[in-house]
Amino acid sequence: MRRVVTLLLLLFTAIAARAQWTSLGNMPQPSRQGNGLRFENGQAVAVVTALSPEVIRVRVSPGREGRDHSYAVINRNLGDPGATFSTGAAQSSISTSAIRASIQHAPFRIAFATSAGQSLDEDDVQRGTTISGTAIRVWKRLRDDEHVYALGEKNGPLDKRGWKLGGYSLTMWNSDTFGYDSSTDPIYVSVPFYIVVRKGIAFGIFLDNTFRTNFDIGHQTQGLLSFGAEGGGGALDYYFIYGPEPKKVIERYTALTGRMPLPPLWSLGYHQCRYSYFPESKVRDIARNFRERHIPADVIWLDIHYLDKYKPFTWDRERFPDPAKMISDLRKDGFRVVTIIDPHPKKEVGYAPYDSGLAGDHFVKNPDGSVYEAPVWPSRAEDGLTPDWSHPGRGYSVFPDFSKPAARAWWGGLYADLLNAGVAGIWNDMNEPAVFETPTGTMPLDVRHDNEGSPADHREIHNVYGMLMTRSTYEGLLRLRPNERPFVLSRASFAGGQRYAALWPGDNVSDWTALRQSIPTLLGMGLSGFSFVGVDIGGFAEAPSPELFTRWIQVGVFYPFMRTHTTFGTPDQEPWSYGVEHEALNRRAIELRYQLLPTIYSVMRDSSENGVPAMRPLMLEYPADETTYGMNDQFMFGSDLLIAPVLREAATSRGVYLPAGDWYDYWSGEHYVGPKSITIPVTMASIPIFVRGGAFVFTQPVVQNTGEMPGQPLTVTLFPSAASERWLYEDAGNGFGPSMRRKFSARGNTIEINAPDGSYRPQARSIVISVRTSAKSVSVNGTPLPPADWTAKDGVITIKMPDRFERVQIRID
Ligand code: MIG
Repeated sequence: MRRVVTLLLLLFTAIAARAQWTSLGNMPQPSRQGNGLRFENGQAVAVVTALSPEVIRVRVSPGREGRDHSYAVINRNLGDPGATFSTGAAQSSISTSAIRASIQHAPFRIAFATSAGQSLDEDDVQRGTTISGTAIRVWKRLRDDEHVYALGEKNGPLDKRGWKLGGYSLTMWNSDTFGYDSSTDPIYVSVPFYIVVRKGIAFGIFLDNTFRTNFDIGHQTQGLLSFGAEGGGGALDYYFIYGPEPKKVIERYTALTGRMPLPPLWSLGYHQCRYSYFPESKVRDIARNFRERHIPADVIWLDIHYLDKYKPFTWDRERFPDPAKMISDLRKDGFRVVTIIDPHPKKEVGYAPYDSGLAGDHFVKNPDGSVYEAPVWPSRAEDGLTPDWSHPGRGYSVFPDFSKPAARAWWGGLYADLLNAGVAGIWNDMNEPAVFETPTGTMPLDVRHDNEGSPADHREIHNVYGMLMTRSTYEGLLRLRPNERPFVLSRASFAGGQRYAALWPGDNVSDWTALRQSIPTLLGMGLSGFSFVGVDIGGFAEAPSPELFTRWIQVGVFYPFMRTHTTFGTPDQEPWSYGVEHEALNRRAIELRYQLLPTIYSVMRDSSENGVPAMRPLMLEYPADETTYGMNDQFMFGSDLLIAPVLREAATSRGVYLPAGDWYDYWSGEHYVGPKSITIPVTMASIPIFVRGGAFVFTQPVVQNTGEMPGQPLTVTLFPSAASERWLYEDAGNGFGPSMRRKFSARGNTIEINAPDGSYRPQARSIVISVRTSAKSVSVNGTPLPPADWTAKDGVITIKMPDRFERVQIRID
């Protein structure tokens, strides 16, 4: 035993020496500060504060405390923490009704436990918090049975422990990573937040630090999880968030950092994009094909070739002579248009965004105070259609300083012309920020930013640059069009960015690995607060086979954001580009998306209220079931649909795990009782979906775009279980007007639809109730239904009646 300890000590000393970490050292007895305790020695100030019964903030500032400012956290008033404090010579503690933080003073160590005394998270006894120059890092114990999730937009598996115990070391530094693969890290988005689940009990940790940070999940040292800012500065400012359910951790994390606003209904339809559709005749041709072929779609996207010489807020008038006319014609046909806007106006006198930005002092600066300039897309305008990287770019760009509130307001206003032309939403790309012709791919670390009044260099602003751009866009759109919900898609973002934009994980590759990777990546983003996400369907770089494209669009039905996209010069990547057989399969997949929209909209609405993602790992619904902890190839949409997509080439079957309870095959109605692993046969047409017993699934007939939804019958399908209760949310699909929520419940042979909450009423329509059962008679509100008003076929009872938006009780005997 002595030998082991000595060995461990030696090992630790060796690692510590290499990193030159010095321990935070001893703290004297703390003083009370509000709902917290304040520790101070010559080296650092540490404040531990209870924000609610389940949330405790730890803020360790090397040297003196800096400004308490956050781009991510918008709300620290989470409710009365009801905390009690005890302070002794060696140890202090903060206790709430749910948890207790115990702080050992010398050396300084923190441990979190439940109020019942079950340990949750503990500083490593040896290291605790350490400092090395401007880097600060905390080392925490990582148990073998702890599983680690979230951390934003990441490659690799859902559980960041990996498949073995030597887990991942992940970095937060927004990076433009064209054609990345499953091992690339970091990519475009940084969310320094993770969730630990152990035997069904969950807590989360959010490190509120915008500098380059790193999270080492037992990779460097098995049994230790460490995180901190790699250098540059900032405090070790983190929030410990208790569940115990993992859903509660996300709910509380998004109470701090905000939630996705409910997207406009049209943005939940199918999006068709490519780099780039031009000229106008091509755009019209794409739209016409969708309608003629009866493939539903809501949105066509314009990538950088619509711009005049790649200059933001312009139009290439040769390719698009009359954008307003084109957009209004498309609109009559049920299409909306989204246009790309990058954060790099060209440096060109006479070009309005440059002139007005310069006049307003809105651009990022060099250390000497001059405006920072660098080549990005506008520098490639003279190359013709394909960039010619053999020569340096001509014509540099300047970059709005989105960390300056006045610059955000100015940029947000620049969208006016696009909106006046009828553009429905905005796509913010290149906002890591990406810069050409430099090895780092981004700005020099010493460029200057306003940082909301406390000037800082790029080290501190880099990771929030994209998020603050989307904030500028979102707020600009809302100001310009106050009665519509802004739709913004972004490539880069940071914790809290869910308040402003949907995300897509950039330039993936058209291969099967990338299709499979999309699931854990999007699930991780959902766990990190970003509910409105989807990868490029079909893959961006290279070209998918017909089979891969079809499989991808089948998975894409359940991406909250469903968009096909591909890069410049690749073959056509539209649903009809792969021959008639695949066209039929692709149509069927998109039709399913539109049929499910009433359910999808309700799930997104819930997500906007509680932060729980729409596309979610099984673990989130079944946290006590350890079989779900590492599932990367099946997921849930909402709480009721289990999706087990086909992710392998030439597959003829796939395995599916069904957790405890009743399950139904969505298509055949076959009933299963979990926990159970099954193998199902699949064909090219298969989109395996299993419905949780007790669910009401809300569907509608196929429509060609969301504008056709009003007046369509609503189908409510009950998948029976002992008892059930579900809610349906509806509103006008855009704007901020009234809404309606209705409770559907079932018990025994009675189904009840409650009177609606809220004053919104959809257009007159019928409601179709469908239940997998048999019956001799059906009565509605006590009156027997004439046999003509209901049918029984293949074990399914179907009742059709006008939807009166009143309380209805149905008995099936
Ligand atoms: O330097 O706008 O990820 O979706 O099509 C490439 C052109 C810039 C990168 C985006 C991609 C987009 C492309 N953009």
